[in-house]
Order: sequence, then C-alpha cells, then structure tokens
Amino acid sequence: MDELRLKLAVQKSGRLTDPSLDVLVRCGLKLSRGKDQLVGYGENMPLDVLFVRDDDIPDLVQEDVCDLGLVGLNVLEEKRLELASRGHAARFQTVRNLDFGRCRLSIAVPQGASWEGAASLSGRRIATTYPFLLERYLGERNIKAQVVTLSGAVEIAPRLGRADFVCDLVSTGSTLSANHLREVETVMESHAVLIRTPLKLAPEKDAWVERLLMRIDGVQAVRESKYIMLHAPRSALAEIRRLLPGTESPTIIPLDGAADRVAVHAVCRENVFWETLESLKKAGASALLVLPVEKMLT
Ligand code: PRT
Ligand code: ZN
Repeated sequence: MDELRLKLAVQKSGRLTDPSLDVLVRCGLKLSRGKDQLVGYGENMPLDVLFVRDDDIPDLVQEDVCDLGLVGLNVLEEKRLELASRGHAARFQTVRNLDFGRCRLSIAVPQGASWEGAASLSGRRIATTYPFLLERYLGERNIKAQVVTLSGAVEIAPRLGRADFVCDLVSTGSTLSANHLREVETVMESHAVLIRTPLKLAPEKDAWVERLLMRIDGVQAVRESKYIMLHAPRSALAEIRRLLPGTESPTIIPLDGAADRVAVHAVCRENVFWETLESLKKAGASALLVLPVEKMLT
C-alpha cells in the first residue's frame, strides 16, 4: 500500500460498521471496496479503510499497521489495561469522541438475588468478556471476587452455573431481562472513539488527519442542528430570541413593504420541537420553516 495514504481500521461487520461508514461518507469519503472486501480504497481522499474485527483495531494502531481506528471505548480501555499488565504502554491516542456506539459495561445479578451494593460481589464468581476492566473496578473498591473470563454468551453463565453474576455490555437492557438478570451497577460508560498513532506522520498525511477531524466535528455538530426561518413583529424579537433553542446571533432581515415585521433566520444547535414552534407562533411569529442542516464549518 502507498506510504502516503492514511490507513483507518473500521469494524468489518458489527454494531459499529454502519455508523462508522456513515460518518466517513458524511465527511465526503467515496470508498470503493475490492473483491475481498477487506480494504476500501478512498477514491477522493488519500485514505484507505481496513475492515477488521473490532478487538483487533487497537492492536493495528499499536503496531503501526494503521494510523487511525474507529473503535468502542470499552474495547480500547480493556486493551490499554491488558498492555499495562504486560508492562507495555499503549501507543494509541483518542482524538475524538463520537456520538454513536453508546452502551455501558454493567454488573447484573439474577432477578431474585439480593444486592446491597458492590460489597455483594465479595467472594462471588463474575462472568465477563472484559476481565481487565472488571478487575480494575474490583481493585478500586478493594473487593476480592473471582473473575470468570468468557469469549461470549456471558448472559447465560449464571443459568449454566458457571458464575453468580455477570459483567456485560448493555444498551437497551432487553438482553438482560430476557435472561432474568437485573442491572445493578455501571462499571464504565462507553461510546465509539477515533484513535490515532502517537507517531509523527508525514506532513501530507498529517494535514489529511486534521482535515478529517475538522469534518468529523462538522458532521457531529449538524446532526441535531436545524435552520429555522420565520417572520415576526419587531416588537416580539426579544421573546423570539429567548425561545430559539441553542442559537447564537440570528440574522434579522427587513421585509419589503412591512416596516414593523422582519424575517429571522437562525441555526439552532438543538432539535426544534413542535412545542417550540407553537410557542414561537404564540409570540407573534408566522411563516415558520425548519430545515435540516447538511454541512457546517465553523
Ligand atoms: O466480530 P467483532 O469482534 O468485530 O464484533 P463483536 O461481536 O465483538 O462486537 P459488536 O458488533 O457486538 O459490538 C461492537 C461495539 O459496539 C462494542 O464493543 C461496543 O463498543 C458497542 N456496543 C454498543 C455494543 C452494544 N451497544 C451492545 N448492546 N456491543 C455489544 N452489545 C451487546 C451486549 O454484549 C449484549 O449481548 O448487545 C447485547 C445487549 O444489548 P441490549 O440492547 O439488549 O441491552
Ligand atoms: Zn469483538
């Protein structure tokens, strides 16, 4: 592969795949995927995407195979602790927190089991695929428990008699309830992150990393943003500005032939709900329009 092209590792097939590709597409990347589907070639940017298992992403950056990676904070922190346990320092830096892949690593107990806080873990067996994060949690609380490391299907471990409790990722909580487990404690909150190598990159590559970061910021900033346009009496401007959610300075435009009415245009950094529109109307606004924002560069 070309030395001057950036290499970015993305999960091949899983929960992070679609949202990761979505961010890249919104950043303007056009990818063509080869026959093996393992590498995507950036047609309009010097950036190639490697499709791999999420667990391998920190390693690929650690070992300088990739310059960048999109991965869950849970996987990243587990890896950092595992490296530390072997006396190695992590060679990846988190450069952006992303607004997808949200979940939490939680302790759950069988529905009938009693629970009196973290001390209830003492002397018990806890099944997890995140032994280092769990050990850290236990260590910080001075709790001695037995960590049972599994490679998957953690939620059925109590029923199989392999563990008393579990420590697993949760998003909606429906998997836990389906397995008669009750979430009792959060070990860690997680979301997807963009990581990069701490190595100094060639100036051309570095410039593209900077551009990509700026575009990611733009993509994340507009997700909730709306452009709002309305007409209003000049006398109601103060009240209308108060009602507009998350706006800085709106543009006020005079209306032809109506001295006392103006048009107000503003970017709202939060979603605009029907209730807000109704309040604006009550305050004297008319001709209200709310538009999605596609791109933003500030
Ligand atoms: O094959 P590969 O190793 O790449 O994939 P994987 O099976 O290890 O990972 P995958 O695709 O399941 O998850 C990738 C990343 O998505 C995780 O590392 C997290 O950062 C993030 N994520 C967000 C989640 C969840 N939400 C999630 N709910 N990862 C897993 N789950 C699982 C959880 O383990 C449990 O089995 O979903 C189930 C619970 O979901 P709820 O909604 O029922 O609570
Ligand atoms: Zn995995």
